[in-house]
Amino acid sequence: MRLVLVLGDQLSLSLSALRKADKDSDIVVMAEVMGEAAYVPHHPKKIAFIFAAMRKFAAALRDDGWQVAYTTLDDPDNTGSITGELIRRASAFGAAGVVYTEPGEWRLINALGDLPVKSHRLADDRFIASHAEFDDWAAGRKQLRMEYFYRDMRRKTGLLMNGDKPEGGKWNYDHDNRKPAPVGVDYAGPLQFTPDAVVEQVLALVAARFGDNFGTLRPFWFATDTAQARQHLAHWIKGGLPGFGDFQDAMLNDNRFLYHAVVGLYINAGLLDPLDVCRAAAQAYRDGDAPLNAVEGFIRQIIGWREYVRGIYFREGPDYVSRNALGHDRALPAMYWGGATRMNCVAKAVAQTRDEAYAHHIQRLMVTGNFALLAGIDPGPLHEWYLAVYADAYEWVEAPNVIGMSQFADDGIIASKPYISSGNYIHKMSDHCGTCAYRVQDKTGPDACPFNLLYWHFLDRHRARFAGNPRMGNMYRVWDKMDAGKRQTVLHDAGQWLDRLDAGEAV
Ligand code: FAD
Ligand code: DLZ
Ligand code: SF4
Repeated sequence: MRLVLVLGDQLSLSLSALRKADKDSDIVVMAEVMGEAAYVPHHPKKIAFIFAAMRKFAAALRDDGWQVAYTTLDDPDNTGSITGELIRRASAFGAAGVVYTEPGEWRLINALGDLPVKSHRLADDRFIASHAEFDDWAAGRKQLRMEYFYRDMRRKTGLLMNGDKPEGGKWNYDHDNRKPAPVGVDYAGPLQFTPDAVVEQVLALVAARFGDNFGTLRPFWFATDTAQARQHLAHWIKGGLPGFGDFQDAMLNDNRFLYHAVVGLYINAGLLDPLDVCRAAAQAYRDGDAPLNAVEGFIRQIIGWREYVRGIYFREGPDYVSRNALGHDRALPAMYWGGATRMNCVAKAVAQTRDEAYAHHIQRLMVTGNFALLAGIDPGPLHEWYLAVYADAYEWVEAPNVIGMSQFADDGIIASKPYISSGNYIHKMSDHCGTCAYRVQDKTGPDACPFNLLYWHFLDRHRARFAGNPRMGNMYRVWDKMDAGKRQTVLHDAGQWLDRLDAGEAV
């Protein structure tokens, strides 16, 4: 008899550890533990989502004939860690060993590697590319550009392919996907589920134990099992997918989800299979219910970006999260935890994060991420913030996005240039600037948009590193052509603004 570990983000009946196990003799171990719930101060909605989905998954396994040893957080015998629970259960059941699927964080991989019980680790094959396939693709390449990896994944899956040719003749329709914010959004947003008895029990537990964490717990409307997640997906494919491509990068004061799928949390926890999700989107295209730019864009995010960042995380190893190529060391400002700020775009992204444990890609990349990069925030605490506050965040997917894509802290493994922009980009893609205390058109002075000031401050202080980057030459030429006095004023105003930030003012 062996134990079969199922972690909170491994809630898939097709999990390799379950496939390998014997339903008649082996025992599934699942555990709500403080070690996982508190290693960063996770958003209460994220904890509630994971615990509720774990409890329902355990019930589904039992219905399916499995014996499940489930530890709730308030169980008096709870040892507080995954390894502690495995050791306790192994001793109680006299287990010969433990079978588990590779976790998505080095922290837990290393802890399980040290288990004083015979254990067998299996690959997590809920992904399209294995580690070996990604490493083979990466080997010998100077630049690991996602686009080429993505094409291989299209060929491998056959998604949107006509033989060996991409559907419509082009691999990538991103050029059609950068429209500014629409006036009206004709999609009602994600399907919302009323908490049932299991979810209510978990909500009470989370309110009592994690009520002081950043983030509001109620209203809680996430799907918490595969059937609900599939319902949500079908609802989005019908109403949201057609507009997804066009307005993927847009942001609105009064619409938090626009046409986004809000499926990351369900796929990452194992409730939805990534390939099934992509096939459903491809079917909508074939049925004439969604345009190619939307469907290709969506599929690219999942079989391209999602697989690619996972490959990078495992290829780069455990020290990836502590990289800091630009030497940024500013403390994470209180505004990330809901402290006051006059910057409307940041306030909106953080408020939505607090309420929903969700922000869409451009809010994460071009608002909170862009600001942190321009202001020189230490990427370590920033990475922990992103890991804590989003319901879809696990280190394998969060860290490459934050450390690599957003902060350039990996020195350009993922991004060929830093994702920085002045206020102009946010102005173009959103309605945030119209109701902001700052003026996006001001480049200097007391009301100047801080993104405008800090943009030049960033380029100036990192000149030695970036001036030679062919994709950044234009930026430096514009800066160098600026009147010397004006350059001085910009840097002076930026420095003063940063001093006020450091002093804890509500800037
Ligand atoms: P949609 O916009 O509808 O996209 C569909 C799906 O594509 C997503 O659900 C996701 O599975 C996948 N996807 C899209 N972009 C990426 C990407 N860059 N990397 C991996 N998968 C992607 N995604 C996470 O799943 N977890 C994270 O912790 C996370 N942290 C991020 C941090 C930063 C700084 C940035 C810039 C991006 C991060 N992303 C993360 C990627 C992306 O922002 C989210 O996947 C997306 O916002 C989730 O919302 P959605 O399901 O509505 O996605
Ligand atoms: C994120 C999370 C949380 C909050 N709690 C638990 C838990 O109590 N038990 C569990 O098995 N998993 C939890 N998880 C998910 C794990 O942290 C996740 O499996 C690892 O981070 C690896 O991706
Ligand atoms: Fe953000 Fe600047 Fe626009 Fe204000 S003016 S919302 S700070 S980009």
